[in-house]
Order: sequence, then structure tokens, then C-alpha cells
Amino acid sequence: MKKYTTIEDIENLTELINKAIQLKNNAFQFEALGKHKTLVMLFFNASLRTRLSTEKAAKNLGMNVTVLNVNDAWNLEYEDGSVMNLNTAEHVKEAAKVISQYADIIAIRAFPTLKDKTKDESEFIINSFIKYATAPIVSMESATAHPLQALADAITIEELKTSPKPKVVLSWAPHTKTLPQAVPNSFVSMMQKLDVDFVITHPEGYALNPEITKDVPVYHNQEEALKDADFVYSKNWSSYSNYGKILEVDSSWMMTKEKLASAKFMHCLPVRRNLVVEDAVLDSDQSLVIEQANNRTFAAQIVLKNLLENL
Ligand code: AN0
Ligand code: CP
Repeated sequence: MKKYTTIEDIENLTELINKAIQLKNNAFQFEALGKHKTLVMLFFNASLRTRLSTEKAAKNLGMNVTVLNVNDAWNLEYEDGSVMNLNTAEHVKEAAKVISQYADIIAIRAFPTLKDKTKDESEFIINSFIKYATAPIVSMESATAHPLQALADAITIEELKTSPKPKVVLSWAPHTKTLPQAVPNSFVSMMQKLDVDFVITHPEGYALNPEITKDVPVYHNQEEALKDADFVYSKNWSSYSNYGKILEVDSSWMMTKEKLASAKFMHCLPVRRNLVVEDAVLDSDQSLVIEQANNRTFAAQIVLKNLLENL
């Protein structure tokens, strides 16, 4: 692996998942690998899990870690050839090269604007760093993808499935804030690579990018989609076709204990209780959200290990 900004960067998924699960029993097995190596984490946006689990993963591998909240640094310019007489103080060309001198691996969190689809889909922040940095780049959630979350989710499903080909349902949930499609995009791509029976359910107007969903069955009837589910992944996302818009906050799409039946419940967190999912689900032993968050460490650790081995 030379970078990890999409799950397409994974060479052998089954092997990576199995190795991540093995790491859980012996987290410090490779602590010599990262000696005198530094992970620099750049945050353009807030984080709880990604920040703490990625730092923990790096430290388990013996790495040093530096965190920069980019809002505390200079406002970066990304346009080539621009006259920088406005609000940007430093070009990404210099910044990426300078950071590369302090870092062996650079991890970046950069959310979309959710206003300009073309700009978001260009992934100008993460792609500028891929272009100008000399250290490998890890996405900690970009405009269109959250590959570390998807890997943690795959690990969770592999560990906890009770049948060879479980049924997994991605179910849109209500929210009052405009949220990205990054988490569902990477989850959908990941489910297409696993041996699962996968369906998506969302209200009309919330179709994800068809280049990502491809031929995955989509139901506008949530009840029908949830039939015989083994894993239910709830997540809100804003409209993709009516880009970045909240079309409705229909509380009937909230996940309930009754709808969940005997399935396991998944969510990437942070989750708004009694808006996305009711308390009775999160407070039950059917909820896997804490296990998913724990697996973020081992997803990050197996990715960092792979990158360190290829430096
Ligand atoms: C973000 C999102 O939906 O992409 C981060 C989730 C990991 N969620 C919020 O901003 C609430
Ligand atoms: N799931 C996830 O990425 O959480 P944070 O936004 O808290 O990092």
C-alpha cells in the first residue's frame, strides 16, 4: 500500500481484515516497526474517534504522533497560479512539502463544502496533498470517502456475523444538520466487496452517487428492506442529486427496537439519540457502535503497518 485514501487502495481485503483481527490479541507485536517514524495528523474538521484511535494505532506501532488542527495554522491556497492577495497565506505546494519533512505518514481529515458538488468531488484538499507531499497520505474522512470507518465496519461484521452470508441493510436516518455522503459511500463500496447480501433503503431524493451504488438493490420502503436483516447500519446523509440539501426530516425513518427485530445495530458515531435511533436500540446489547469504534484502532493500525512496511 502506498496510500490509503479510498478502499480501492486495499490490495487483499480478506487478508487485511484477518490481520486486523489478529492485531487485537497482540496490539504491540509490531512496536519496533514505527520507531523513529512520525505520523502527522492534519484536522480541517472536528473529530473524536478518528483522532484518538489513529493516534493510539500509531503509538501501538511505536510511532511518534503530531496533531495539527489546521484552523490554527495558515489558511491554505490550492489554486495553481493564483495571485494570493486575498485570504490565503500559504500555498499547499509549500505546506505539503514542508510537512513531508516532519512526517513519514500524513493523515488528513477534510470534509466537503456540501455546496459545490464539482469542487467536493475533485477532492482538492486530499488530492493536493497526494500530489505535492512526499509522504504517503491516509484519509481520515475526505469530501467523498471515509475508508478507515469502512474498514472498521468490515472488521466488525466479519467478527460478529453468525451466518456465512449475512444480510446487511444501510438505512437512511433523519438528521437536522447537513451531513456528507462520505460514510455511506465507503460503506456501500465495502459491502460490495464482502460476501454479504446487501441492500440500501432511503426516502425518495436521497439516492447516493449511482457510480458508487451500481446495482445494489435500493428500497424506498424501509420495512421491506429490513426483512430478515442481520446487520442494520443507520446513517443520515444529505441529498446527492439536490446536492447538500435536507429534503425532509421525516422522523418515521428513525431506527427503533421494533424495526430492528433481532438484527445488530451499527452506526459510525457520533449519533443523535432519538433522532437517528431511539435509546432502546443504543442501550441494548444489539448495538455494536462501541465495538465499531474500538475497531477503528485496529483498522488504522493495520493500514499504518502496511504503509510503514512500504516506506
Ligand atoms: C460526520 C459525517 O456524517 O460524515 C462524521 C461522521 C464520522 N458526522 C457529523 O458531522 C455529525
Ligand atoms: N466515526 C468517526 O469518524 O468519528 P469522529 O468524527 O469522532 O472521528
